[in-house]
Amino acid sequence: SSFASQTYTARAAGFANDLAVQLLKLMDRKKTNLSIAADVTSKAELLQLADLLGPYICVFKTHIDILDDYDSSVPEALTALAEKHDFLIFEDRKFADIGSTVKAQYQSGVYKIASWAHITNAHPIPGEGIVHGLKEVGLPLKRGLLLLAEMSSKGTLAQGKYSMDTLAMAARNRDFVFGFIGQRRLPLDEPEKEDFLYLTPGVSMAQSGDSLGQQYRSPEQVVLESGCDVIIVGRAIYGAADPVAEAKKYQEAGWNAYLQRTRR
Ligand code: 5FU
Repeated sequence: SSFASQTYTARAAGFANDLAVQLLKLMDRKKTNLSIAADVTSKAELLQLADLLGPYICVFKTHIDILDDYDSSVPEALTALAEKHDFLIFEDRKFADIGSTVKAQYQSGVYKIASWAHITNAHPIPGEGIVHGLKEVGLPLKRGLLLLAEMSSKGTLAQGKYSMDTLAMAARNRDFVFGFIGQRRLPLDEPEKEDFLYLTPGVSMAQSGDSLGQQYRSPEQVVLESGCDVIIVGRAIYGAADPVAEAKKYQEAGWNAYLQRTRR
């Protein structure tokens, strides 16, 4: 598509959400379209990963509710590391309730996600109220939202018309929604009228899946063939003997695929 052949920086002008603009520019500045899925259960491990891998990533993705020893020092420390290494924090919360409930879940409770996560995401399943509820909390804080258009797992129900309706929902809320969790670029119109960012989990260069339905593709398949923008890599990096060496490999593979895609 026309947007996929442009540089991240060139695409920034087409986004209404400030955070998307920030992310696009940061990717070119740091030469990385790699996000680490830091699915570890202790705060020490989480912060160590953020500090070690920070130089190679654009987005640090968390599941904050899997920490056994969470306390409010965690988001504080993560925020400091995000500034030190120039990355954004994405809490992969996958909100899925009515607008009024998700608003409270985003703002309040133990984790107070809106107060520290630059990016979070939501399932479109409840209807557009979920976006409106999250927006009331997130927009004043200059946050951004991704909608789950597709999933990487085997047998996902998020496909076909559901995915296309998700795109339409995002297009009506471009001030807050700047992209998707998805497996391929899904243009609403041809030629595409509106640009969105696609962040893609299910990436590994070593495995094809796990025993619980996860399905993996390579950085080339994701970025070059499917037109996605950010590769999200979890176990393939933090589970390796040398996570830094592995992160460098994925950064390079993702970046080379992007360079090939944008070569004129
Ligand atoms: F929305 C999705 C999805 O469709 N697939 C995913 O795997 C999210 N994920 C997340 O990406 C999942 O919750 C993990 O945090 C991460 C993938 O981790 P892995 O270790 O690379 O399989």
